[in-house]
Amino acid sequence: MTKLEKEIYDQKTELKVVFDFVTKSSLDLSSFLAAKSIYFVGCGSSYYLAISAAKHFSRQLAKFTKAIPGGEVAFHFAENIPEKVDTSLAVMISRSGDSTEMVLAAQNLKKKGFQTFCVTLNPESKLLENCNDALVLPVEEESVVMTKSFSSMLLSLLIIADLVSKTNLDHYQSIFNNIDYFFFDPSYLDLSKFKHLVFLGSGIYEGIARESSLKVEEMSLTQAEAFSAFEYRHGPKALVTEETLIVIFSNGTKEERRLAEEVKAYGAQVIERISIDGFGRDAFAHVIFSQLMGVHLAKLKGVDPQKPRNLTRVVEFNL
Ligand code: F1P
Repeated sequence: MTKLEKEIYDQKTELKVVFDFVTKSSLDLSSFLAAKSIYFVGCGSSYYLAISAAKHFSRQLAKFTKAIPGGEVAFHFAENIPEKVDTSLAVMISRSGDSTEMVLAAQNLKKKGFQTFCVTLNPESKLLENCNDALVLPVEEESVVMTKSFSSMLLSLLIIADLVSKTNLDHYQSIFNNIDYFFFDPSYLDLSKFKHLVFLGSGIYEGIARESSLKVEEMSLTQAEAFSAFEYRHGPKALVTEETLIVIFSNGTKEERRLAEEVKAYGAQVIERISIDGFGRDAFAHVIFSQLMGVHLAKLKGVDPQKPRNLTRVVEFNL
């Protein structure tokens, strides 16, 4: 088993460790309570988990939330964030804590007087130095491609939203009890027959669809697309043929089923990964399917998923 595969399978036990760590840490969550608006900022995979986290906070706390790429906050601040008029919080998400845009974004937010809360794996990062509060997770990940860091950081943020909204955390227990459901092995699929890969998800699963296409692209150097599920009907479906594989992360609603039927009728093969938690708290675990799919596709193509072309573990920008 390669290091990357080990990091994927570590999630079977480590996600529960992360759950215990976050629920037992005495985190100061007062800034989440005080904030009227909460921004979630990240780059790449960390941005995609920001999308899912923002949606859970919006529902749980009934506050305005928005996920923003780090580069937007670093270089286009005013187009994304209005001048501070009330208490606003920015949650800064970064595995390395050293992505250039994230450090610049945190410096901009600090100058403007925003409260910042950092979620990272790196206790010595530049990002941490520029944030007011932090959650540093006890997770080690060496690979270039993010796998367990994605699920761990997303899980932590979902838990924080539930802690702040005083929601019962029992939901997570049933997700951990059913963790094997998320390690669904895609190797039964003859992926070689598909020329077009699409991931769809709405609500909290939008971020999972976006991360899924990134995983497949990085690991197997295969182009893949992702959309907020119902957006797919507004144009992109024109590309569907019998060589299209569509993965839908779904709540199993009648609208989502109808969408699946529609794209099947155009010739696509559809895999529906149905929620086992009515509120999408299992989003953090759903991404495992796509991580396994990335590895599987890489093997089929003879590509090393541990060495994505042109990508480094920390993405820095020499300015
Ligand atoms: C995230 C990121 C990933 C990318 C690669 C390197 O940075 O750029 O999107 O896939 O794994 O890291 P961060 O979370 O460290 O800021």
